[in-house]
Parts: sequence; C-alpha cells; structure tokens
Amino acid sequence: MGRSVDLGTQCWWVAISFSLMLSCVERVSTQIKYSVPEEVKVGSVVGNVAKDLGLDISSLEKRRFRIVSGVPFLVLQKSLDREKESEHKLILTAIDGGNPPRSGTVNVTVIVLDSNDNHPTFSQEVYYATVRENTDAGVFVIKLNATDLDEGLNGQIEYFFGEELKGNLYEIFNMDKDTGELRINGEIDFEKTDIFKLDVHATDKGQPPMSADCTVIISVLDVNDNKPEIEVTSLSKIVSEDSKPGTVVALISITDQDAGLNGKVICSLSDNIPFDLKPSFQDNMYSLVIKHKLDRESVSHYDVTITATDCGVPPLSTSRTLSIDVSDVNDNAPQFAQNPVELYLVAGSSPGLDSLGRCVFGQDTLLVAYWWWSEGPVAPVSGSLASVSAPQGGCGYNVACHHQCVNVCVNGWMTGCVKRFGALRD
Ligand SMILES: [Ca+2]
Ligand SMILES: [Ca+2]
Ligand SMILES: [Ca+2]
Ligand SMILES: [Ca+2]
Repeated sequence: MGRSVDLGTQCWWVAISFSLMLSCVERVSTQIKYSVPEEVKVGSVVGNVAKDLGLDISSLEKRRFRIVSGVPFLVLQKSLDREKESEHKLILTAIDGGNPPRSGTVNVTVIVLDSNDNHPTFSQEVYYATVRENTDAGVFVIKLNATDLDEGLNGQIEYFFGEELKGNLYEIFNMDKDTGELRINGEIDFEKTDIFKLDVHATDKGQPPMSADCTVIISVLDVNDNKPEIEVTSLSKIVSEDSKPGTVVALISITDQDAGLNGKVICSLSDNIPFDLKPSFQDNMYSLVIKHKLDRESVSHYDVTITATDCGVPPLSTSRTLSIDVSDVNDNAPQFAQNPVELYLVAGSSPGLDSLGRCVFGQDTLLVAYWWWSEGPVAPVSGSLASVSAPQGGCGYNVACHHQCVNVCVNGWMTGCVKRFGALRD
C-alpha cells in the first residue's frame, strides 16, 4: 500500500472505523494518499493514519492529547470495486476538546488498484454472418467485440477459436486474435457446407486469465457454380419401327448440385424428332419416350440431344446425345416397277443370270422368296426353271422353258402375300 500526498473530497461508501479526537489541533492541512488492491478483504487495514501524519500517539497522550475512541487506522469496511470507483477521497476531521472546540482536516485519497475480477463480455452471445461461396481468402466476414471492465493487461482481450472446433474450420477461417476480425482463409463450398458454427473464446491477459465464449453462425450463400449433370441409367440403342407411342427408350437422371433456382433444371430435346422427355414420379428422373410412330424407311437413325439448363444467373447447361437406331419390321409389301412385267424367253436359250432382267424392288430388308406362278404357285423360282437372286431381284434363266406362258410371282416372306410380277413366254 503506497503513500503519497494529494487533495480530495469525502466519499460516502468507505467508512473509517475510527474516531480520532485530538485535544489540541491548531490546524492540520496534510494530504495522504493510499493505493489499495481492489480484492483486499473487508477489515483489512488500509493505512495507519496517525503514523502517516507523523503524529506520535504516546506523545500526544503525554501532551494530554487523548484518543477519544477507536484506533487511528484506516480500515476497509466494504469491499472495493475499481470498476465502479477507482478513487475515494475522504476528509478526516479532528476536533479538540476546547471551548469553543477547534478543528482541522486531513484529505485522505484511496486509489483502488485493479484486480482481474471481470471476465470479458461479448456484445452478443451469437453472431450471425453470411458469405458467398467461392469467396476469396482474406475477405472480411465479421468482427467480434468483447469488452472487459478491468484495466491494463486485465482488460486486454485476445480472441481464439474454441478447441472443440472441427479441424478443417481452422483452415477455412482465420481469426485475428487482437482485433476479433474473422476472415476467410480457405475454400467456401456451399455444396459441402452451407452453414458454419464456430465457437470463439475471448480471454484477457490477467493472471489468472478470465474468458468468455460466443457462437458465430455463418450462412453460406449459394452461387451457380455447378452445371446440370445428365446420367443415362438405361438406354435401348435399337428401337423397332413398330414401337408404340409412349414406349420408353431411355431412363435419364438429371441433377444439379446447386440450390434454389441455381439447381432448378429445365430440359429440352433436339427439334423434329419423334421422341419426348417425360418427368418420372421419381425426382430428377426422366423417361425418353417415343412420341409418334417411327418409320425406318424414312429415318433409320436418330441422334437425340438432351439439353439440361439451370435457372441460375447466368444459367449453366449440359448436353448429351443419345444414338438410336430404328430396326426394321416387314411393313412394306414388295413393290415392282411394273406389274405385270412382260419377260420374253427364247426357247432353247442358254442358262444365265439376269437374262430376264431385274424386276423386284422391295423396301424391307427381310428376305423375300420368289415363286413361279401359273394359276397358283407352281414352284420356287430357284427351282429348275430359273433363279432369282434375292433380295435384288435379278431373275435368271437356268433351264429351257417349255411353258407357253408362265406367270412369275413373288411371295412376301413374312406376310405371305403373293404378287404376280411377270410372265415367261416362248
Ligand atoms: Ca478489476
Ligand atoms: Ca478482466
Ligand atoms: Ca453452388
Ligand atoms: Ca447449377
């Protein structure tokens, strides 16, 4: 407890537990200053006032001065709180026993020295901030603010992440321990984490230190940084031309990892194709279906391009092309350039292919069979009279023909229909 000299006024809350009565005081105009730690317990002696004034009690008594009551010590009667009042000024009055009594005063100043008896306090228990994903490292997020009523080191605050924080959060955020500024340090990816919860401690530099906790909740705002993804889960690469409208050709999953409009996808198909994309009962699943009747003889192959575009700003899109072949069915009867075709055969001609000319032109790729015909099927063309090279329809004369007139017909293999296409004559 130090001692110095100063002026002052009386303070109400510290009582001095003594009454000092000097029998003869002409004038006392001394100032006394004490410094007291604020944690000092009630009842502790703050100072020996008489001694500090240079008064010798025993000599006072010899000189017939007497202490009326108490002891000449300044004793703490109520606990101190530097943060409420850091300095107390008292006036000690001494009154003599004369008639009329005369008095003198002493100014007593008590300086309260700080103890670390206040922990830091955050301005909010929970701080909220938002940050866009993909924001660059170093960008400011939020400033935390804690205060401490103590002074000096007892009131100086440092900020730290809580030890229970997940490891990667230390890499994503950076805390300035002196200013409480939180900045981005690593990758912010909405698709990985859309909200961060950080525990932060504020600790003073007192001994022992005191600390406080707060929570920082950082919401990540989505950015449209993902293209839609098209995945074909099943595909019929070949579809029959007689498939009915509505037949499912492919099952397609279309997803976008972004949120909200950034992840909302609109699909489209290439123009002028007999296919349609229909949403399935399952989220993000679509069926590629046949929209109307196919005709292999018109188009035998389709490149179906599916384009998925999200509704972000700017929008992102992905395309995928499916290759689909149309397989044939026997839906066309053989057709002839002329019907009937007059074929002339000279009796005794040498056998030889194509001697009768080409006469069959079928559209389907199925095999066709050819028959000689005379008021009804006589024999396959490949018999003894002649041969026909299917499917090109070359008709060859093999053996001399003795028929006056033979109708040559063709039988559509699948449909069984019989067409007359020509006649042989001598
Ligand atoms: Ca204090
Ligand atoms: Ca403190
Ligand atoms: Ca995103
Ligand atoms: Ca997107």
